[in-house]
Amino acid sequence: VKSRTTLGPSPASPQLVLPANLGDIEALNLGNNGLEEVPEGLGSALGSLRVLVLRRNRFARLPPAVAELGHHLTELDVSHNRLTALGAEVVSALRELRKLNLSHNQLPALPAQLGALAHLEELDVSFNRLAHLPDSLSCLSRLRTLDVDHNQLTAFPRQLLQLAALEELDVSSNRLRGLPEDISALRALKILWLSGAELGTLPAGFCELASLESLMLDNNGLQALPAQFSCLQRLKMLNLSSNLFEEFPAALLPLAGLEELYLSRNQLTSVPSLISGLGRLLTLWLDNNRIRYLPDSIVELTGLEELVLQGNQIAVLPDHFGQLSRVGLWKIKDNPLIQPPYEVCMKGIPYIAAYQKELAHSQPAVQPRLKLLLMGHKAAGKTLLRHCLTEERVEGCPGGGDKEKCYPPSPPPVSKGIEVTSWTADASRGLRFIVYDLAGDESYEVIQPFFLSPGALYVLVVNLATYEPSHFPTTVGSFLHRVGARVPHAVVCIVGTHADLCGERELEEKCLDIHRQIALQEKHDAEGLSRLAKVVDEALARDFELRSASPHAAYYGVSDKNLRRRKAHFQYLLNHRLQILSPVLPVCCRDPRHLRRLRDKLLSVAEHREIFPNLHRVLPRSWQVLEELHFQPPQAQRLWLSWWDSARLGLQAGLTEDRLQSALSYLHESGKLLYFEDSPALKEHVFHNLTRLIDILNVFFQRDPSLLLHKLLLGTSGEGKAEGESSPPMARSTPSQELLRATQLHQYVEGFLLHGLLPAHVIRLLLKPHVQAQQDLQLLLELLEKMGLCYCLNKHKGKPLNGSTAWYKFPCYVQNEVPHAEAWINGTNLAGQSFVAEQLQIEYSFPFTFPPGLFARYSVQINSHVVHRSDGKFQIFAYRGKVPVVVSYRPAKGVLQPDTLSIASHASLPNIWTAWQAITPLVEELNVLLQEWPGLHYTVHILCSKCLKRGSPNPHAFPGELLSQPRPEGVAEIICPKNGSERVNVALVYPPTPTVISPCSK
Ligand SMILES: Nc1nc2c(ncn2[C@@H]2O[C@H](COP(=O)(O)OP(=O)(O)OP(=O)(O)O)[C@@H](O)[C@H]2O)c(=O)[nH]1
Ligand SMILES: [Mg+2]
Repeated sequence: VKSRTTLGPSPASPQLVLPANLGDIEALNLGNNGLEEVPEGLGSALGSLRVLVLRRNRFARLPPAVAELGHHLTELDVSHNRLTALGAEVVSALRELRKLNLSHNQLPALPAQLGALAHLEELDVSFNRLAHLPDSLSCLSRLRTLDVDHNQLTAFPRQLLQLAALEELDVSSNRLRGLPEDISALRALKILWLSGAELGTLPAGFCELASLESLMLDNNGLQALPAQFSCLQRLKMLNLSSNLFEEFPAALLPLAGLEELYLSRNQLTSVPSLISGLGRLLTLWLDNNRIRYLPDSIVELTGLEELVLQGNQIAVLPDHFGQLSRVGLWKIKDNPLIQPPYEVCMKGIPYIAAYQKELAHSQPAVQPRLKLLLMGHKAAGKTLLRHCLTEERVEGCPGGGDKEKCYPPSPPPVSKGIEVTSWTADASRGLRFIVYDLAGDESYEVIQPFFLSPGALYVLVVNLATYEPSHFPTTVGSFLHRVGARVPHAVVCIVGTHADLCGERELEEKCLDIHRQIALQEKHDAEGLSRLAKVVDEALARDFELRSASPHAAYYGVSDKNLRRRKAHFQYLLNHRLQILSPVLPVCCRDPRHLRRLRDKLLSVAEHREIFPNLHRVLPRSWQVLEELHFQPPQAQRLWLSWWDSARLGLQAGLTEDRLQSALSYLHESGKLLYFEDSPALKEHVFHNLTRLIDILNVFFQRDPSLLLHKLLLGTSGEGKAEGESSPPMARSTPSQELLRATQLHQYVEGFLLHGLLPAHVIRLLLKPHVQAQQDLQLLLELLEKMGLCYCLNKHKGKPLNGSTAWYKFPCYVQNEVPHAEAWINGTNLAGQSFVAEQLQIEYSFPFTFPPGLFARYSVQINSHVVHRSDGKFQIFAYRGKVPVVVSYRPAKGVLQPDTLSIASHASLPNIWTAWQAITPLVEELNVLLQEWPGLHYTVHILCSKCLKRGSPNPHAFPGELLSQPRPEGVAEIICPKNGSERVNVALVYPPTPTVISPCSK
């Protein structure tokens, strides 16, 4: 059987062409053919037919030909059509029918004749418009499965109570508002779906459904379960998520056979210790409640495979948590964890086990430390503020005393870049701040995000003397966006410096203006997100079928699952706004009273248990000692330690080698040092000297030609042949040679600042004071690559360089606007191809803020995937194998055109999969980087290839969510609503295999 379809703006009605020997056919599938009719006489020709599938066509009524099959047809599937009524005669003719699927149609009612289908065992009428069911339905005495979900029923249909054979019933998404007491009549019922049915209570009779094995009651208004609920002894799966339970429903505790229990999104505050009685439990979801403690007995549920606790108020996990070693799905974020600390919990059960074992071994210790980040525009006053705050003398200064004496005697030197120092803010309580002074110059933008981490206190510094309302976006707004995107829910305190240079009135007005504009920005962002969330809600309210039928609609063709994920992400963004402490604190760095007030404010915020639970984190004493040992001389001065050096320190701290890993892993996660346990190149080293590492980063990101040249000249002076040097040595030389060398070095600096290029031996000169051996340099360069700051141009995956000089590229320095296209085209014959080629283009857009440094770091991350690359400031041309790819960044132009980052490729249509293969790994790589920005809102789109081919300035954008969905079966083309509903080959919108895209999986 073939169907011929004519495509175009007005498709002619499809026709069936039938083969000769129809009489032998037993099963016929005519699904996905766009049919509106079947030829008359078809029924009589199909004398042996038992199974007929007509799903996904355009039938508005049951074809009369179906009636002719009545005496032998046992299965009929007419789902996903446009049925508005079922012909009574056709229905009554289907006497032998056992299975009938009418789902996803537009039926307002079912004919009474349906009740006469005495053999019917399975009936699916879900996703229609049924407000009632016919009384005759009660006659279907053999019915085992009935789906009536997603209809418009307003009460539980009493006819169903007669269906004694019913084993599976789905009445979800109807406004039932209650259940009849005699629902107990459905004694055979094993699976019951009552999701989203507006139920407030369950009748006692419900508990007599003794055969029940699976029960879905999510998204209702339940506050309690009937006492007799424990009679449902066969229950294995119970979903009570999204209800109104304030107390854990005790009535389910005796259900010893329970394997899956979902209680997400309720208002539970505790979990009873009797939960350990649910000894068969495999899955336990308790996320998004208000649970403060877990009972110790929870660790007895040793069979657990899924344990989801995120979004609660849990501070301490019970001892022996490691017993839950089978747990594979573990979610704990968004809890005020202190024991184990957040960093340990996030790593998973084995790490928790190691921590708890260690705690039992050595004493617990509390170490009140807090990371404090000073951010703000260039010359805002961060560094002076830091000096004044942390200088001892300030503390000793008598209130209102002689100001001059309290001012640091020598002004701090010019910006040294990012600096980290330790400040004991309250010696009596041992409270120490680790202060990160993030230089404001934009050349540090690439590395700044590394320092924005959860659990830190952010101080945004504003120069009040130069502040004007029109400067708000650049001096305050953009910083808040950045922090919010990286660390949603971060705590920010705004400090205004240079108060001494402002009049009283001016000071007040400026602080007020900052305050007002923050509120405005926040309101604007929240409203924008709410609007976007509403679009998702509206899309979700429409049925998937409807959504896939209207190319103009938002989220055209996006699955419910993807939409729900999107919705959850918007909800997360809306619920995790920055915590901005008001009011703006004006300070004059010369005034000790101001400084004391600021210090007290910072201390009181830091000590607030609700805001900074991690300040009170409990650590095994051995871990704490290990940390301290790393920072003691002589090892403190070294740039890094080998794993063995660390192990020796571990032994001093009482940690045997096998216990060292967990300790180092914790110290890495909490930002005390760098230890990349997963990197083969780096895992033998512990980078404990963050101060010096930051100094090294500063060398590369200072962007000052004279400083760089100075460093190079300093590096060459007195240099003989360096050990292990692969390039020509810089030997002692005559003045003219020296001049030549200076010129050469000058060229290197120029090349670096223009193209981001540096050869390894010049990098070595730059880092002279920091690196001794060639091996040190190698390690540092590995580290820089790992951080995504540079890549090696001529080293390919472990292949040795054979003595030639290694060149490194720092993409953030590339200045040429466009890449050199010749290099890109070179190697492939593009002649004539561009006309037959189809364009693939995935576009990411960032309406609120574009992560600083993202393009440069992305440029490094894709390096292992591409060859023959050519980099421009905003664009990269390269090849994946033989397929060309282009990555482009377009900075925002006003509000209407946000920042975008796109990944494109092309191929002729039959080979379009090669283009997909070319861009998919790049898309995944970008998604990985974007996971570092959990508070960022961005959208992904697949641009229409037809529009691109036409050179349309504003190509249609299909939703990027389609990238993670399988191609719809049987659909060959989808509609681009631009320019008269053109059709686009489905292969140009859906990748061959769905990509693992996780924009909203937070
Ligand atoms: N009068 C006065 N001058 C200040 C105050 N705070 C800072 N300054 C001066 O402002 C200039 C810039 O201050 P810095 O502390 O270097 O600024 P910064 O924010 O660290 O700048 P970057 O490191 O470039 O981002 C210096 O000359 C400071 O002496 C203040 O409260 N009053
Ligand atoms: Mg500074």
